[in-house]
Amino acid sequence: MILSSYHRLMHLLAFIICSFLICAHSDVPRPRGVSLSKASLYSPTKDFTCFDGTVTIPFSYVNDDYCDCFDGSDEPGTSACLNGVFHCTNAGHRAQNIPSSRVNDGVCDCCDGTDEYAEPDSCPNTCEELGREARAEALRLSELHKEGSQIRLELIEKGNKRRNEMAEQLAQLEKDKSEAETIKAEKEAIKNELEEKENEALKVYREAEEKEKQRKAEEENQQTIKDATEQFNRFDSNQDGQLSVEEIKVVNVFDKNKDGEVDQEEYQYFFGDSENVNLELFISTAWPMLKPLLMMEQGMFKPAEEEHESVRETDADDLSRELENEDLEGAEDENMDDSELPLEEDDHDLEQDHNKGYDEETQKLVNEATEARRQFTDAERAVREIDSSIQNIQHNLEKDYGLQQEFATLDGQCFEYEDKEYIYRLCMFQKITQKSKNGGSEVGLGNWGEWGGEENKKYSVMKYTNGVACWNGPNRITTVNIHCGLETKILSVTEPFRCEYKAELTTPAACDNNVSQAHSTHDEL
Ligand code: MAN
Repeated sequence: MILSSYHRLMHLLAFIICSFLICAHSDVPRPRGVSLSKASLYSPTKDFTCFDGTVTIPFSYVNDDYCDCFDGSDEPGTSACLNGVFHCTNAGHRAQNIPSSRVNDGVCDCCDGTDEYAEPDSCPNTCEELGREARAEALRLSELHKEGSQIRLELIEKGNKRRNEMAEQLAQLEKDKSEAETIKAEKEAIKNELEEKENEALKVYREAEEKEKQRKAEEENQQTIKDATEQFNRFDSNQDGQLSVEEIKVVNVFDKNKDGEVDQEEYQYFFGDSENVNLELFISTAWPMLKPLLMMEQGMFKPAEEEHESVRETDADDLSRELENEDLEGAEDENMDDSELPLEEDDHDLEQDHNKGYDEETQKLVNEATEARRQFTDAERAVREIDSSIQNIQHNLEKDYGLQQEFATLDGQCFEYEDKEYIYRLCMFQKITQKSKNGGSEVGLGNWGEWGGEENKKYSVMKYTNGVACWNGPNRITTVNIHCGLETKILSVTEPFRCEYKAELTTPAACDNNVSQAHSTHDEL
């Protein structure tokens, strides 16, 4: 009871002294390596209970260089417990907690040198000097944040304005879209109606065209039969309606390898295993192979070809040609003779032909349908364009530009950084690239992914992911650490691991006057 009152009295004394004087709390009696906040847990008048509550030991076991507690709490001032924590007060600077394994290991960890008490002279106390520097740095940062915050306020204002504008644009675009969709539906209805009429009118032309196609195919077929029969009769020297091996032997064209005779293999090439070949078999099997060979053997085929031409010319007078000339060419083309007709005209799709041989009424319907199609395509494009603008804006509106939109105006702004080898280009909220100074193309180091800072520092790290794949490795990624600065600029870009890049960027958007610039993990002094 008396000792406990003494303890409290000591606390009170320390409080009173420290309230009026700058002093080290180390004046409060506590075992070595114990912080002020934990001092009451180590009462010399009581047994000590490990922090995890598992073991209670006599107080004399505390810091006896033997580890009794699983959590290391009985040896805060020695390296006996692997998981112990040593607290250094570091009066004049920032208090620190270090693993107790570092106590008396020959390395100065605490600026007050208390972690190396076995050799007190080995670690001089540098806390005053470090503290001074740290305070100066904190002051500099605090001034920087103060100044930067003014710019940040402007950024917030612009950012909010930009967001509002985007929201307004989006609302307008939604309206435009519904109007554009109405127009599209109207245009589609008109187009369908006119196309129906056009189709109806073109039916007759399509049928004529189909007929003409069939007629041509039939004509070609007849020609083939005619040509083939002619040649067949030529080869069939005994005119018995069959081609025999003997008859073939004397015909040059079957001598494929030109060795002066037609052997069994060459015969088989044209006629297969049939010994006697009648006209029908000749036409279906041998003729398709023979025809090109005959064409090459000039003099043999040419007369026949010429003959075909004359046949065609005669045919040109037939009904369908008349149809083409009279019905399809229309009144204005009537003076044109066949030779003036562009050759490819025959192959044109009737539907796409304007002013080509339709009667006036049909042509009018085709023109109207064509115009309706054009208007529908335009209306369709208009909807598509509005849609893509909507998607763009929505995509931007979904982006996280900070709690107060302070990063919004940076979206799309690009900043460059050059080192010896590369030029890096960061386009905020878009992507980061790397270009070698020796030429070559740009390499994507990542596309905007997400904010990646921890807990309440979310907006201190930007992650750009899914860049160009690293050779034999994963896709490149870049982490951008954001710091307060009066200008937005890149301070450095490094590649700590292959294809994993790290950039340091300053920007007024990250300045915050309300946050203390002294370390937030400020330990007690
Ligand atoms: C390029 C650059 C480097 C990267 C290598 C990996 O040279 O993108 O940054 O380390 O590719 O192969």
